[in-house]
Amino acid sequence: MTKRVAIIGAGPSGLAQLRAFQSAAQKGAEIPNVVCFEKQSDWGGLWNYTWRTGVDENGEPVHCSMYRYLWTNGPKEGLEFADYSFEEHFGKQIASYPPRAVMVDYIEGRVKKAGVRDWIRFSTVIRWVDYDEDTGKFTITAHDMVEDRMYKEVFDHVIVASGHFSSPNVPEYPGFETFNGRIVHAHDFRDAREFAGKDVLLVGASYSAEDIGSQCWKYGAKSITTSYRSAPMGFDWPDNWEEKPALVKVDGKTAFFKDGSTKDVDAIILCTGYRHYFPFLPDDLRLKTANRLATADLYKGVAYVHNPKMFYLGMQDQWFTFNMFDAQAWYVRDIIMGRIEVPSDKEVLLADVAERVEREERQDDVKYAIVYQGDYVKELIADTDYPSFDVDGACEAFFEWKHHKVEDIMGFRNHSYKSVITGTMAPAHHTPWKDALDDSMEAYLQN
Ligand code: FAD
Ligand code: NA7
Repeated sequence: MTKRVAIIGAGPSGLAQLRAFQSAAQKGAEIPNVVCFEKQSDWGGLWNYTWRTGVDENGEPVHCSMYRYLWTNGPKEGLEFADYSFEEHFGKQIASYPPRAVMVDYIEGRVKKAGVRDWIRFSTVIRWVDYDEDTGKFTITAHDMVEDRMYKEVFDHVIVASGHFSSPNVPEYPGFETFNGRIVHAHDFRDAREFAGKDVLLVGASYSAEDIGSQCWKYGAKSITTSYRSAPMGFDWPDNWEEKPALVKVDGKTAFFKDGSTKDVDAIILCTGYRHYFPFLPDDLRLKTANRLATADLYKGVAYVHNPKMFYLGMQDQWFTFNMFDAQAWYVRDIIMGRIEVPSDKEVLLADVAERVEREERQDDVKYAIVYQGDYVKELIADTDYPSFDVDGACEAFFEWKHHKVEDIMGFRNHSYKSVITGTMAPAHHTPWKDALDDSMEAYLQN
């Protein structure tokens, strides 16, 4: 009897899994029956932009954490699909930091070509997953939002690809209840123009604080203040951008910081990260991990050690993204298809996780982290037929990117890098990022 595989989520990770199975079928292999469940009405995951915040048209939590005018925050040369280059998709090489709409077009291009849209049940929320020790099978409970119908189906494997940058981590500070302005988490930030002419405080010192602050700056905020809990970002910020230590409280419109300084602000944007949140999983199947490179409890970063018939994709913190999801998806496919064996001894699986954790913790350095994740990608693709590519070259692009950010935080997106898939150098973009207010695909592709 044909095996049945459920994939939860049709973002970049879930789509990678569909493409992995389809590519095996294309090469003549007999593949399992694959069903992908996606709660949104379209694919693309976080990249599927919506103006909505809070709940969606069905009353479900909005998944999207992206915003208008978002351009990739790392070079596209670090994420390019090894089996579908930007040049193949656009018919030419394009500049290195595409806006979201350009990325969506690229993500879609590969799966449209693969013809896997029919494998996805859209507007279908997974409500629960159970595992039966006696039958060795999973029962999923799905909610078809279009027909408003709940149903159960049985699968041999479940692959969780529901992402982990959607459920916000929302701290509270004294005085928030009476703050005379807007308080919003990065997850609900949509349009920087809302903050034009305003004094904006961003709590957090990572990618969201940096990028949302930069967006607000670009679209005319009066001043940007970012507040760090551990360490400042330390870039050479524009004159109207200031980094402060931890926020202590607010009173009226005044924010108080740990060093005793204050700042009057009109709005507070909490860039305080996200939680791995799987409300559809029982205790024995639910991954509990921090946002780190070596996740807890995942053998080879994908197979759940407490039940290795269950897999998770893309649960790591991410330097590499699309190509890492691919590496994982091809690996998981080959486990399911019996081409790769997972050791039966749980101690071996736990030892694999412990080794990854220990190795990640050996050094606290950005270059080390990039190489660490690059090595992980190499490790997985060595065991499958995913096209091998120059992972070291992708790491080099990341090093250069980091360097360009230190040189000019508002200008790093003006640089270009060489594709590690086609070897072609990206053209310089026609307009410096800070002056390019139109983020449409038509505008971007005009070079
Ligand atoms: P997601 O994209 O989160 O997709 C998960 C999918 O699962 C969604 O479609 C969701 O609707 C679905 N789902 C969730 N729960 C259920 C359920 N119960 N039932 C059914 N379906 C469900 N990466 C880059 O490479 N470059 C960037 O520039 C970049 N910028 C980013 C900016 C922001 C603001 C954020 C938040 C992330 C950014 N990322 C970026 C990282 C991003 O995580 C990855 O690019 C990518 O989207 C992860 O893919 P995923 O499929 O693992 O998860
Ligand atoms: P990250 O990278 O997880 O960073 C979260 C930031 O928020 C980080 O600086 C944290 O400080 C800070 N934080 C977390 N909790 C608090 C509280 N309670 N108070 C103050 N500061 C806090 O999330 P991002 O949203 O920046 O990035 C996630 C993805 O989105 C990323 O991949 C990007 O591509 C886009 P810490 O350093 O832990 O002290």
